[in-house]
Amino acid sequence: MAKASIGVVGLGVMGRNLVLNIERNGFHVAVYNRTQSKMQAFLQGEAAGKHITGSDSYPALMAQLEKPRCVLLMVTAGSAVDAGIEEIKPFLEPGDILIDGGNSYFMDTERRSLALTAEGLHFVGMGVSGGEEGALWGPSIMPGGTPEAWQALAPILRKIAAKAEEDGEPCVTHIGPRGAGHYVKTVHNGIEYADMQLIAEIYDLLSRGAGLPAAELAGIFDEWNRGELRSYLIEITAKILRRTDEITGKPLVEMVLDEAQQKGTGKWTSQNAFDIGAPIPTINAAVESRILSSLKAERVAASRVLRGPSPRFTGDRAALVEAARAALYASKILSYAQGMSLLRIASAEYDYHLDLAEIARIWRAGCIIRAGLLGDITAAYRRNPALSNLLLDDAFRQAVESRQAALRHVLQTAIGLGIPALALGSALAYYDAYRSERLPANLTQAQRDFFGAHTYRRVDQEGIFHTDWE
Ligand code: NBP
Repeated sequence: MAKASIGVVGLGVMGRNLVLNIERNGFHVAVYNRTQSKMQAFLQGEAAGKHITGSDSYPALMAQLEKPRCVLLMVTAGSAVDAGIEEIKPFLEPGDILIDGGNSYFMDTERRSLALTAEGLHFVGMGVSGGEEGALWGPSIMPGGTPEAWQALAPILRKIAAKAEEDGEPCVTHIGPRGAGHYVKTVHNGIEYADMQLIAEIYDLLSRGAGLPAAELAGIFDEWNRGELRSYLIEITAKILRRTDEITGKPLVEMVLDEAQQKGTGKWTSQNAFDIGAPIPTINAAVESRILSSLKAERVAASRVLRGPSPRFTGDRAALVEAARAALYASKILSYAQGMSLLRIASAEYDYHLDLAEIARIWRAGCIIRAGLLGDITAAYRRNPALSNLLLDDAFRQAVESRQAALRHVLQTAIGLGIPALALGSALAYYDAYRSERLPANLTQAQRDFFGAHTYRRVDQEGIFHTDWE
């Protein structure tokens, strides 16, 4: 029997769907799962009649694979990846390729990559976005590792990746060395948090503030999805708003408990941005908004004692809806400017050599943040690969400039009504700070020098100064 092109270890929902995707694209896949009964159920169910063969041990899995052998680990991130690597390693030979396709922390991937490279193995930390549907029908794939490993894997990855509507190109590229793939996947998720929070704040303003019912909002989001805001997250928001609860007959979204959970990739993005000194206030605001939402019991108690303005809008609703659309687009650009700048700073910090045009290109389809905007971001970085900030690209500068009045109006309205808008507010503040030749950091420096003799520099001459301020 012909050998398999790839082995997959871990037949959870992601592993199973990736196996089916790889096989559908013409490759023979060998599989292994720690709990063998789950593998048997898969082989006799969804995998029946397909070029998918099971293995009852790691040696049996290896014996089925073409050389160099490619093994994809799709296990829970964390200790399961280390355990899996230790169990598989004795059966690998120099030149073989081990891939971790889970949501691993990029520093773990750096560590594993160095250790396995020292043993002559290729280790590929590979971000996969798109959830279970994406895994089955075409995810956006972010593989790190050596160029040799990429050359070996590219024929499979290009086939199984999502294809962009615009040009049919597969949404996969070699991201960079070591942990680069998992790093970029982490930032993708941070940007996803920000996208979701910006949409949530606009929903809150239009629903709680302007009193628009969910069904009407669904129509508005549908319409927005046909214009510049076209994206997966806007599309699913319309579908969510339209769904009725079978128990109460109310919009189902209103019956969902308002406590946002998180698995940690947004937090990793913020933590890393603090570590490397990259300002990403809108992603941070999105992480913080989820944390604030989780304090439900405290919020309920506080809502009974802390007073604010009445959240009832009395102005022109249609004008507010139009301003909200423009504000959402402007704040989305401002959020992407932060995320892409974070990637640029991280690329230098970790020697990742990231190609920002390529990264935006592979986010155009398959992943959760897929959006029309990503094609424009790709074009901006192709025009100028050394672009220090997306806002300095002429097209994006004009896009924000022409919508900033709307963003300011939306924020003024939200503030007037007492509706929190952490992410929208942070996006505008980022814009105002980034375009400020002078910020009040002069006072901060003076204070630091006052209480801690931390010294300061002057605007008019070189040198380090200290003043006895009293
Ligand atoms: P599941 O929780 O569905 O499956 C986990 C798999 O890991 C099972 O096959 C399990 O085997 C196996 N496993 C574990 Br746990 N410990 C193992 C070990 N020590 N040795 C061998 N196998 C082990 O995970 P999933 O939802 O498919 O996710 C897999 C990865 O993909 C995660 O890192 C996740 O964060 C990432 N991811 C998930 C999504 C999504 O939408 N779900 C999207 C993108 C990325 P068993 O059957 O014996 O327990």
